[in-house]
Amino acid sequence: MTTPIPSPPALPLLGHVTQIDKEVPLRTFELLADQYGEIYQLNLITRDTIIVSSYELMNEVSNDKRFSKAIVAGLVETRKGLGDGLFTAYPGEENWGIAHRLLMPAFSTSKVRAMFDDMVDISSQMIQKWERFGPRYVIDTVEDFTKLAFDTITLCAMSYRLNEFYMEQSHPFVQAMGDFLLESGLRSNRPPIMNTLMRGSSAKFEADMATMNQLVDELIQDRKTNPSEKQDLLNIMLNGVDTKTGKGLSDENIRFNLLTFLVAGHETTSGLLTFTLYYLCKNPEAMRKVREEVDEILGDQPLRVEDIGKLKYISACLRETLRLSPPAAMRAVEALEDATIADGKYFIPKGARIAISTRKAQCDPKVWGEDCYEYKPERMYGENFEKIPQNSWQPFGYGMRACIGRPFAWQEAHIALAMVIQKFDITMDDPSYTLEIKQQLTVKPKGFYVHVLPRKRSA
Ligand code: MNH
Repeated sequence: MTTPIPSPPALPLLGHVTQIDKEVPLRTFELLADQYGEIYQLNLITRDTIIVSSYELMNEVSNDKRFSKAIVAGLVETRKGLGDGLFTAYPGEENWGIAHRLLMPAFSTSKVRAMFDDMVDISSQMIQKWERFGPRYVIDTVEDFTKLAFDTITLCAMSYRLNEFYMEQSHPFVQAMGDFLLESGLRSNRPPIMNTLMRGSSAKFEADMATMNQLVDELIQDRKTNPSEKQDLLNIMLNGVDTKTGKGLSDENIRFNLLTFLVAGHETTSGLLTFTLYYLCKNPEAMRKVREEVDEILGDQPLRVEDIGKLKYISACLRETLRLSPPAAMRAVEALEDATIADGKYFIPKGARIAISTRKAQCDPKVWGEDCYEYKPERMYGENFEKIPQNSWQPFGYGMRACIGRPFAWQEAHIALAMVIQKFDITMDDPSYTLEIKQQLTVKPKGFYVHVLPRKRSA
Protein backbone atom coordinates (compact mmCIF):
# COMPACT_ATOMS: atom_id res chain seq x y z
CA MET A 1 0.00 0.00 0.00
CA THR A 2 1.31 3.39 -0.95
CA THR A 3 0.68 6.61 0.97
CA PRO A 4 -0.60 9.74 -0.78
CA ILE A 5 2.04 12.43 -1.19
CA PRO A 6 1.08 15.40 1.00
CA SER A 7 0.12 18.63 -0.68
CA PRO A 8 -0.68 22.07 0.78
CA PRO A 9 -4.17 23.53 0.28
CA ALA A 10 -4.50 24.97 -3.23
CA LEU A 11 -6.68 27.48 -5.08
CA PRO A 12 -9.09 26.13 -7.67
CA LEU A 13 -7.65 26.51 -11.21
CA LEU A 14 -4.56 28.37 -10.07
CA GLY A 15 -3.24 25.58 -7.89
CA HIS A 16 -0.20 26.64 -5.88
CA VAL A 17 1.39 29.01 -8.35
CA THR A 18 0.29 32.15 -6.52
CA GLN A 19 1.95 30.91 -3.33
CA ILE A 20 5.43 30.92 -4.80
CA ASP A 21 7.58 33.76 -3.49
CA LYS A 22 8.03 36.23 -6.36
CA GLU A 23 11.53 37.28 -5.43
CA VAL A 24 13.05 34.08 -4.09
CA PRO A 25 10.93 31.08 -5.19
CA LEU A 26 13.36 28.84 -3.38
CA ARG A 27 12.21 30.24 -0.06
CA THR A 28 8.73 28.82 -0.63
CA PHE A 29 10.07 25.36 -1.46
CA GLU A 30 12.16 25.34 1.70
CA LEU A 31 9.39 26.59 3.95
CA LEU A 32 7.08 23.93 2.57
CA ALA A 33 9.73 21.30 3.21
CA ASP A 34 9.92 22.41 6.84
CA GLN A 35 6.16 22.15 7.06
CA TYR A 36 5.38 19.06 4.97
CA GLY A 37 8.59 17.10 5.23
CA GLU A 38 10.80 15.19 2.84
CA ILE A 39 8.21 14.92 0.08
CA TYR A 40 5.25 17.03 -1.03
CA GLN A 41 3.42 17.84 -4.22
CA LEU A 42 2.48 21.12 -5.87
CA ASN A 43 0.21 21.97 -8.76
CA LEU A 44 1.94 24.72 -10.68
CA ILE A 45 -0.51 24.82 -13.65
CA THR A 46 2.03 24.07 -16.34
CA ARG A 47 3.42 21.30 -14.23
CA ASP A 48 2.61 19.10 -11.27
CA THR A 49 5.77 18.71 -9.32
CA ILE A 50 6.82 16.48 -6.48
CA ILE A 51 9.48 18.10 -4.34
CA VAL A 52 11.93 15.95 -2.41
CA SER A 53 14.15 17.42 0.30
CA SER A 54 15.87 14.60 2.18
CA TYR A 55 19.13 12.79 1.59
CA GLU A 56 17.42 9.45 1.34
CA LEU A 57 15.05 10.51 -1.44
CA MET A 58 17.67 12.54 -3.31
CA ASN A 59 19.88 9.48 -3.28
CA GLU A 60 17.08 7.27 -4.51
CA VAL A 61 16.14 9.45 -7.49
CA SER A 62 19.81 9.90 -8.40
CA ASN A 63 19.66 6.96 -10.75
CA ASP A 64 19.96 7.41 -14.51
CA LYS A 65 18.24 4.07 -15.14
CA ARG A 66 15.02 5.06 -13.37
CA PHE A 67 14.97 8.87 -13.63
CA SER A 68 16.22 11.21 -16.36
CA LYS A 69 16.84 14.93 -16.27
CA ALA A 70 13.67 16.98 -16.72
CA ILE A 71 13.49 20.38 -18.39
CA VAL A 72 11.00 22.20 -16.20
CA ALA A 73 10.19 25.58 -14.71
CA GLY A 74 12.84 28.20 -15.51
CA LEU A 75 14.64 25.80 -17.82
CA VAL A 76 11.68 25.69 -20.22
CA GLU A 77 12.01 29.44 -20.67
CA THR A 78 15.81 29.38 -20.69
CA ARG A 79 15.64 26.82 -23.48
CA LYS A 80 14.12 29.50 -25.72
CA GLY A 81 17.57 31.08 -25.77
CA LEU A 82 19.83 28.07 -25.21
CA GLY A 83 17.97 25.57 -27.40
CA ASP A 84 19.41 22.08 -27.55
CA GLY A 85 22.68 23.22 -25.99
CA LEU A 86 24.03 20.84 -23.35
CA PHE A 87 22.21 22.29 -20.36
CA THR A 88 18.69 22.58 -21.79
CA ALA A 89 18.72 19.61 -24.19
CA TYR A 90 16.00 17.01 -23.65
CA PRO A 91 17.22 13.53 -22.82
CA GLY A 92 17.95 11.69 -26.04
CA GLU A 93 18.37 14.71 -28.32
CA GLU A 94 21.05 13.90 -30.87
CA ASN A 95 22.93 17.18 -30.51
CA TRP A 96 23.35 16.58 -26.80
CA GLY A 97 25.24 13.37 -27.53
CA ILE A 98 27.47 14.95 -30.16
CA ALA A 99 28.30 17.99 -28.05
CA HIS A 100 28.79 15.86 -24.93
CA ARG A 101 31.30 13.57 -26.64
CA LEU A 102 33.16 16.45 -28.29
CA LEU A 103 33.29 18.65 -25.23
CA MET A 104 33.86 16.28 -22.31
CA PRO A 105 37.56 15.93 -23.20
CA ALA A 106 37.82 19.71 -23.65
CA PHE A 107 36.70 20.22 -20.04
CA SER A 108 39.00 17.59 -18.56
CA THR A 109 41.25 18.62 -15.68
CA SER A 110 44.31 18.50 -17.92
CA LYS A 111 42.76 20.73 -20.61
CA VAL A 112 41.57 23.13 -17.97
CA ARG A 113 45.12 23.42 -16.64
CA ALA A 114 46.07 24.94 -19.97
CA MET A 115 43.62 27.76 -19.20
CA PHE A 116 45.47 28.64 -16.01
CA ASP A 117 47.25 31.73 -17.37
CA ASP A 118 44.04 33.20 -18.77
CA MET A 119 42.28 32.64 -15.47
CA VAL A 120 45.09 34.29 -13.53
CA ASP A 121 45.01 37.20 -15.98
CA ILE A 122 41.39 37.98 -15.10
CA SER A 123 41.86 37.47 -11.35
CA SER A 124 44.79 39.88 -11.46
CA GLN A 125 42.58 42.52 -13.04
CA MET A 126 40.13 42.25 -10.16
CA ILE A 127 42.90 42.38 -7.59
CA GLN A 128 44.45 45.45 -9.19
CA LYS A 129 41.11 47.16 -9.18
CA TRP A 130 40.61 46.42 -5.47
CA GLU A 131 44.14 47.57 -4.69
CA ARG A 132 43.79 50.82 -6.56
CA PHE A 133 40.42 51.77 -5.16
CA GLY A 134 41.83 51.26 -1.68
CA PRO A 135 40.43 50.32 1.71
CA ARG A 136 37.65 52.91 1.82
CA TYR A 137 36.05 51.65 -1.36
CA VAL A 138 32.93 49.51 -0.86
CA ILE A 139 33.26 46.35 -2.91
CA ASP A 140 30.08 44.90 -4.29
CA THR A 141 31.16 41.26 -4.09
CA VAL A 142 28.49 39.78 -6.35
CA GLU A 143 29.17 42.40 -8.99
CA ASP A 144 32.92 41.91 -9.09
CA PHE A 145 32.85 38.12 -8.92
CA THR A 146 30.29 38.18 -11.72
CA LYS A 147 32.66 40.29 -13.81
CA LEU A 148 35.45 37.90 -13.01
CA ALA A 149 33.48 34.81 -13.95
CA PHE A 150 32.09 36.38 -17.10
CA ASP A 151 35.45 37.62 -18.33
CA THR A 152 37.05 34.28 -17.52
CA ILE A 153 34.54 32.17 -19.42
CA THR A 154 34.48 34.40 -22.52
CA LEU A 155 38.28 34.48 -22.63
CA CYS A 156 38.68 30.73 -22.10
CA ALA A 157 35.76 29.61 -24.26
CA MET A 158 36.19 31.90 -27.25
CA SER A 159 39.29 34.01 -26.69
CA TYR A 160 37.18 37.14 -26.39
CA ARG A 161 37.77 39.83 -23.79
CA LEU A 162 34.64 41.40 -22.37
CA ASN A 163 36.88 43.70 -20.28
CA GLU A 164 34.24 44.16 -17.61
CA PHE A 165 36.85 45.50 -15.16
CA TYR A 166 37.67 48.35 -17.53
CA MET A 167 34.13 49.42 -18.32
CA GLU A 168 32.00 51.98 -16.57
CA GLN A 169 28.92 50.01 -17.60
CA SER A 170 28.59 46.33 -18.20
CA HIS A 171 28.80 45.09 -21.79
CA PRO A 172 25.32 45.10 -23.41
CA PHE A 173 25.66 41.34 -23.72
CA VAL A 174 26.06 40.99 -19.95
CA GLN A 175 23.01 43.12 -19.27
CA ALA A 176 20.94 41.28 -21.85
CA MET A 177 21.88 37.91 -20.42
CA GLY A 178 21.15 38.99 -16.84
CA ASP A 179 17.72 40.28 -17.83
CA PHE A 180 17.03 37.20 -19.91
CA LEU A 181 17.74 34.89 -16.96
CA LEU A 182 15.70 36.95 -14.54
CA GLU A 183 12.73 37.03 -16.90
CA SER A 184 13.06 33.28 -17.58
CA GLY A 185 12.53 32.66 -13.88
CA LEU A 186 9.64 35.10 -13.59
CA ARG A 187 7.85 33.75 -16.64
CA SER A 188 7.98 30.23 -15.29
CA ASN A 189 6.15 31.25 -12.14
CA ARG A 190 3.41 33.24 -13.87
CA PRO A 191 0.21 31.72 -15.14
CA PRO A 192 0.71 31.40 -18.95
CA ILE A 193 -2.12 33.83 -19.70
CA MET A 194 -0.20 36.53 -17.79
CA ASN A 195 2.85 35.99 -19.98
CA THR A 196 0.69 36.43 -23.06
CA LEU A 197 -0.79 39.64 -21.69
CA MET A 198 2.55 41.13 -20.64
CA ARG A 199 3.56 42.16 -24.16
CA GLY A 200 6.28 44.55 -23.00
CA SER A 201 8.05 41.88 -21.01
CA SER A 202 7.78 39.44 -23.86
CA ALA A 203 9.19 41.95 -26.36
CA LYS A 204 12.10 42.69 -24.04
CA PHE A 205 12.69 38.96 -23.57
CA GLU A 206 12.98 38.58 -27.37
CA ALA A 207 15.19 41.64 -27.70
CA ASP A 208 17.57 40.37 -25.01
CA MET A 209 17.90 37.04 -26.79
CA ALA A 210 18.67 38.89 -30.03
CA THR A 211 21.43 40.87 -28.29
CA MET A 212 22.90 37.68 -26.85
CA ASN A 213 22.83 35.92 -30.22
CA GLN A 214 24.36 38.85 -32.02
CA LEU A 215 27.65 38.82 -30.13
CA VAL A 216 28.04 35.07 -30.23
CA ASP A 217 27.14 34.81 -33.94
CA GLU A 218 29.64 37.55 -34.72
CA LEU A 219 32.36 35.69 -32.87
CA ILE A 220 31.56 32.48 -34.72
CA GLN A 221 31.68 34.26 -38.09
CA ASP A 222 34.84 36.09 -37.15
CA ARG A 223 36.58 32.86 -36.22
CA LYS A 224 35.55 31.32 -39.53
CA THR A 225 37.03 34.19 -41.51
CA ASN A 226 40.11 34.44 -39.28
CA PRO A 227 40.94 30.90 -38.22
CA SER A 228 43.27 30.54 -35.24
CA GLU A 229 45.32 27.70 -33.84
CA LYS A 230 44.20 28.22 -30.27
CA GLN A 231 42.47 25.15 -28.86
CA ASP A 232 39.68 27.07 -27.14
CA LEU A 233 36.16 25.69 -26.84
CA LEU A 234 35.00 27.58 -29.92
CA ASN A 235 37.62 25.92 -32.13
CA ILE A 236 36.88 22.52 -30.70
CA MET A 237 33.21 22.99 -31.57
CA LEU A 238 33.90 24.39 -35.04
CA ASN A 239 36.40 21.74 -36.07
CA GLY A 240 35.40 18.71 -34.04
CA VAL A 241 33.87 15.65 -35.64
CA ASP A 242 32.07 13.15 -33.44
CA THR A 243 33.59 9.71 -33.95
CA LYS A 244 30.33 7.93 -33.13
CA THR A 245 28.07 9.69 -35.67
CA GLY A 246 30.67 11.23 -37.98
CA LYS A 247 28.85 14.53 -37.48
CA GLY A 248 30.02 17.95 -36.40
CA LEU A 249 27.99 20.67 -34.69
CA SER A 250 25.84 23.11 -36.66
CA ASP A 251 26.46 26.85 -36.30
CA GLU A 252 23.16 27.11 -34.48
CA ASN A 253 24.12 24.45 -31.95
CA ILE A 254 27.54 26.07 -31.46
CA ARG A 255 25.73 29.29 -30.68
CA PHE A 256 23.50 27.47 -28.16
CA ASN A 257 26.49 25.89 -26.48
CA LEU A 258 28.54 29.08 -26.33
CA LEU A 259 25.58 30.82 -24.73
CA THR A 260 25.18 27.86 -22.41
CA PHE A 261 28.78 28.14 -21.22
CA LEU A 262 28.36 31.84 -20.65
CA VAL A 263 25.15 31.34 -18.68
CA ALA A 264 26.21 28.24 -16.76
CA GLY A 265 29.77 29.42 -16.36
CA HIS A 266 29.25 32.84 -14.83
CA GLU A 267 26.28 32.72 -12.49
CA THR A 268 27.20 29.66 -10.54
CA THR A 269 30.89 30.39 -10.18
CA SER A 270 30.32 33.95 -9.04
CA GLY A 271 27.76 32.64 -6.55
CA LEU A 272 30.26 30.13 -5.21
CA LEU A 273 32.94 32.79 -4.75
CA THR A 274 30.62 35.29 -3.11
CA PHE A 275 29.11 32.74 -0.71
CA THR A 276 32.58 31.50 0.20
CA LEU A 277 33.86 34.96 0.97
CA TYR A 278 30.78 35.52 3.09
CA TYR A 279 31.25 32.31 5.08
CA LEU A 280 34.93 33.07 5.61
CA CYS A 281 34.14 36.56 6.90
CA LYS A 282 31.59 35.05 9.27
CA ASN A 283 33.92 32.26 10.44
CA PRO A 284 37.23 33.84 11.42
CA GLU A 285 38.74 30.49 12.35
CA ALA A 286 38.16 29.15 8.84
CA MET A 287 39.52 32.39 7.38
CA ARG A 288 42.63 32.05 9.54
CA LYS A 289 43.23 28.52 8.30
CA VAL A 290 42.78 29.51 4.65
CA ARG A 291 45.29 32.25 5.14
CA GLU A 292 47.74 29.97 6.88
CA GLU A 293 47.53 27.58 3.96
CA VAL A 294 47.96 30.32 1.36
CA ASP A 295 50.95 31.70 3.25
CA GLU A 296 52.51 28.29 3.50
CA ILE A 297 52.02 27.29 -0.11
CA LEU A 298 52.32 30.62 -1.94
CA GLY A 299 54.07 32.90 0.50
CA ASP A 300 54.52 36.06 -1.50
CA GLN A 301 55.17 34.20 -4.75
CA PRO A 302 52.75 34.17 -7.68
CA LEU A 303 50.36 31.24 -7.72
CA ARG A 304 51.46 28.36 -9.99
CA VAL A 305 49.22 25.77 -11.57
CA GLU A 306 50.84 22.99 -9.53
CA ASP A 307 49.91 24.78 -6.29
CA ILE A 308 46.20 24.36 -6.85
CA GLY A 309 46.04 20.72 -5.78
CA LYS A 310 47.86 21.64 -2.57
CA LEU A 311 45.26 24.16 -1.45
CA LYS A 312 43.34 21.49 0.43
CA TYR A 313 41.74 23.69 3.02
CA ILE A 314 40.47 26.03 0.31
CA SER A 315 38.97 22.98 -1.43
CA ALA A 316 37.24 22.03 1.82
CA CYS A 317 35.86 25.56 2.23
CA LEU A 318 34.54 25.61 -1.34
CA ARG A 319 32.89 22.23 -0.85
CA GLU A 320 31.29 23.28 2.42
CA THR A 321 29.98 26.43 0.72
CA LEU A 322 28.51 24.31 -2.06
CA ARG A 323 26.84 22.09 0.54
CA LEU A 324 25.21 24.93 2.49
CA SER A 325 24.57 27.29 -0.40
CA PRO A 326 24.59 25.44 -3.69
CA PRO A 327 24.16 28.15 -6.36
CA ALA A 328 22.11 25.71 -8.45
CA ALA A 329 19.80 24.99 -5.55
CA MET A 330 17.38 22.63 -7.28
CA ARG A 331 17.33 20.28 -10.22
CA ALA A 332 14.59 18.13 -11.68
CA VAL A 333 14.16 14.61 -12.94
CA GLU A 334 11.28 12.60 -14.36
CA ALA A 335 10.34 8.99 -13.84
CA LEU A 336 11.15 6.81 -16.84
CA GLU A 337 8.63 4.16 -15.68
CA ASP A 338 6.00 3.85 -12.96
CA ALA A 339 7.93 3.64 -9.73
CA THR A 340 7.63 3.60 -5.99
CA ILE A 341 10.14 5.31 -3.75
CA ALA A 342 10.97 5.25 -0.03
CA ASP A 343 10.65 1.47 0.31
CA GLY A 344 7.40 1.36 -1.62
CA LYS A 345 5.80 4.14 0.38
CA TYR A 346 5.11 6.63 -2.44
CA PHE A 347 3.90 5.93 -5.94
CA ILE A 348 5.47 7.95 -8.76
CA PRO A 349 3.73 7.54 -12.14
CA LYS A 350 5.79 7.39 -15.32
CA GLY A 351 6.57 10.91 -16.55
CA ALA A 352 6.00 12.56 -13.15
CA ARG A 353 8.39 15.38 -12.41
CA ILE A 354 10.43 15.38 -9.26
CA ALA A 355 12.25 18.52 -8.20
CA ILE A 356 15.15 17.86 -5.87
CA SER A 357 15.92 20.49 -3.29
CA THR A 358 19.66 20.02 -3.38
CA ARG A 359 20.13 22.59 -0.69
CA LYS A 360 17.70 21.01 1.76
CA ALA A 361 18.90 17.48 1.07
CA GLN A 362 22.52 18.56 1.55
CA CYS A 363 21.59 19.81 5.00
CA ASP A 364 19.89 16.60 6.10
CA PRO A 365 20.65 16.16 9.81
CA LYS A 366 20.64 12.38 9.36
CA VAL A 367 23.82 12.77 7.33
CA TRP A 368 25.40 15.93 8.69
CA GLY A 369 24.20 15.97 12.28
CA GLU A 370 22.38 18.58 14.31
CA ASP A 371 24.91 21.22 13.29
CA CYS A 372 24.00 20.69 9.62
CA TYR A 373 23.32 24.38 9.05
CA GLU A 374 26.72 25.44 10.40
CA TYR A 375 29.71 26.16 8.21
CA LYS A 376 32.34 23.55 9.08
CA PRO A 377 34.93 23.01 6.33
CA GLU A 378 36.50 20.22 8.38
CA ARG A 379 33.73 17.84 7.33
CA MET A 380 34.92 18.32 3.76
CA TYR A 381 38.63 18.09 4.42
CA GLY A 382 40.68 15.22 3.02
CA GLU A 383 39.56 11.83 4.34
CA ASN A 384 36.37 13.19 5.87
CA PHE A 385 35.19 14.17 2.42
CA GLU A 386 35.96 10.73 1.05
CA LYS A 387 33.78 9.18 3.74
CA ILE A 388 30.54 11.08 3.15
CA PRO A 389 27.62 8.89 1.97
CA GLN A 390 27.21 8.48 -1.78
CA ASN A 391 25.19 11.24 -3.44
CA SER A 392 24.95 13.24 -0.23
CA TRP A 393 26.89 16.13 -1.81
CA GLN A 394 25.78 16.98 -5.29
CA PRO A 395 26.10 20.69 -6.03
CA PHE A 396 27.22 19.76 -9.55
CA GLY A 397 24.21 17.54 -10.19
CA TYR A 398 24.28 13.84 -10.90
CA GLY A 399 25.22 11.23 -13.48
CA MET A 400 25.04 11.68 -17.21
CA ARG A 401 23.71 15.22 -16.96
CA ALA A 402 26.06 16.38 -14.22
CA CYS A 403 28.02 19.60 -14.67
CA ILE A 404 30.55 19.49 -17.48
CA GLY A 405 32.23 22.68 -16.23
CA ARG A 406 33.19 21.35 -12.79
CA PRO A 407 36.98 21.19 -13.28
CA PHE A 408 36.81 24.61 -14.89
CA ALA A 409 34.86 26.19 -12.04
CA TRP A 410 36.99 24.39 -9.48
CA GLN A 411 40.23 25.75 -10.85
CA GLU A 412 38.85 29.23 -11.35
CA ALA A 413 37.50 29.40 -7.79
CA HIS A 414 40.80 28.22 -6.27
CA ILE A 415 42.73 30.81 -8.26
CA ALA A 416 40.47 33.72 -7.37
CA LEU A 417 40.22 32.84 -3.71
CA ALA A 418 43.91 32.11 -3.19
CA MET A 419 44.92 35.34 -4.92
CA VAL A 420 42.45 37.46 -2.96
CA ILE A 421 43.43 35.98 0.40
CA GLN A 422 47.12 36.20 -0.39
CA LYS A 423 46.76 39.90 -1.05
CA PHE A 424 44.15 41.30 1.32
CA ASP A 425 42.62 41.49 4.75
CA ILE A 426 38.88 41.46 4.23
CA THR A 427 36.24 43.07 6.41
CA MET A 428 32.50 43.31 5.96
CA ASP A 429 31.11 46.76 5.25
CA ASP A 430 28.33 46.07 7.74
CA PRO A 431 29.71 43.78 10.45
CA SER A 432 26.19 42.74 11.47
CA TYR A 433 25.26 41.62 7.95
CA THR A 434 23.71 38.18 7.76
CA LEU A 435 23.10 36.25 4.60
CA GLU A 436 20.24 37.23 2.34
CA ILE A 437 19.82 35.73 -1.07
CA LYS A 438 18.60 36.74 -4.48
CA GLN A 439 17.58 34.34 -7.14
CA GLN A 440 17.80 34.48 -10.90
CA LEU A 441 18.42 31.14 -12.50
CA THR A 442 20.76 30.50 -9.58
CA VAL A 443 21.03 31.94 -6.09
CA LYS A 444 23.58 34.43 -4.83
CA PRO A 445 24.08 36.55 -1.74
CA LYS A 446 22.31 39.88 -1.78
CA GLY A 447 23.72 43.05 -0.26
CA PHE A 448 27.06 41.59 0.78
CA TYR A 449 29.71 44.32 0.67
CA VAL A 450 33.30 44.26 1.86
CA HIS A 451 36.40 46.40 2.23
CA VAL A 452 39.89 45.16 1.55
CA LEU A 453 43.18 46.24 2.99
CA PRO A 454 46.45 45.11 1.41
CA ARG A 455 48.17 42.81 3.88
CA LYS A 456 51.40 43.75 5.52
CA ARG A 457 53.82 40.89 5.33
CA SER A 458 56.66 40.38 7.71
CA ALA A 459 58.69 37.89 5.66
MN1 MNH B 1 27.45 23.64 -14.39
C1 MNH B 1 25.13 21.36 -15.47
C2 MNH B 1 26.21 23.35 -11.20
C3 MNH B 1 29.90 25.73 -13.27
C4 MNH B 1 28.43 24.21 -17.61
N1 MNH B 1 25.95 22.57 -13.51
C5 MNH B 1 25.13 21.66 -14.14
C6 MNH B 1 24.24 21.07 -13.16
C7 MNH B 1 24.55 21.65 -11.96
C8 MNH B 1 25.61 22.58 -12.18
C9 MNH B 1 23.85 21.38 -10.64
C10 MNH B 1 23.16 20.04 -13.42
C11 MNH B 1 21.85 20.72 -13.68
C12 MNH B 1 20.66 19.79 -13.86
O1 MNH B 1 20.70 18.62 -13.46
O2 MNH B 1 19.65 20.27 -14.39
N2 MNH B 1 27.94 24.44 -12.56
C13 MNH B 1 27.33 24.15 -11.40
C14 MNH B 1 28.03 24.84 -10.33
C15 MNH B 1 29.09 25.50 -10.91
C16 MNH B 1 29.02 25.24 -12.34
C17 MNH B 1 27.64 24.80 -8.86
C18 MNH B 1 30.16 26.37 -10.33
C19 MNH B 1 30.46 26.44 -9.09
N3 MNH B 1 28.90 24.79 -15.28
C20 MNH B 1 29.85 25.53 -14.64
C21 MNH B 1 30.76 26.08 -15.60
C22 MNH B 1 30.33 25.66 -16.84
C23 MNH B 1 29.17 24.85 -16.62
C24 MNH B 1 31.95 26.95 -15.27
C25 MNH B 1 30.89 25.92 -18.20
C26 MNH B 1 31.96 26.55 -18.48
N4 MNH B 1 26.88 22.94 -16.20
C27 MNH B 1 27.43 23.31 -17.42
C28 MNH B 1 26.77 22.58 -18.48
C29 MNH B 1 25.81 21.76 -17.87
C30 MNH B 1 25.92 22.00 -16.43
C31 MNH B 1 27.08 22.70 -19.96
C32 MNH B 1 24.86 20.77 -18.56
C33 MNH B 1 25.58 19.46 -18.76
C34 MNH B 1 24.71 18.44 -19.47
O3 MNH B 1 23.51 18.33 -19.17
O4 MNH B 1 25.23 17.74 -20.34
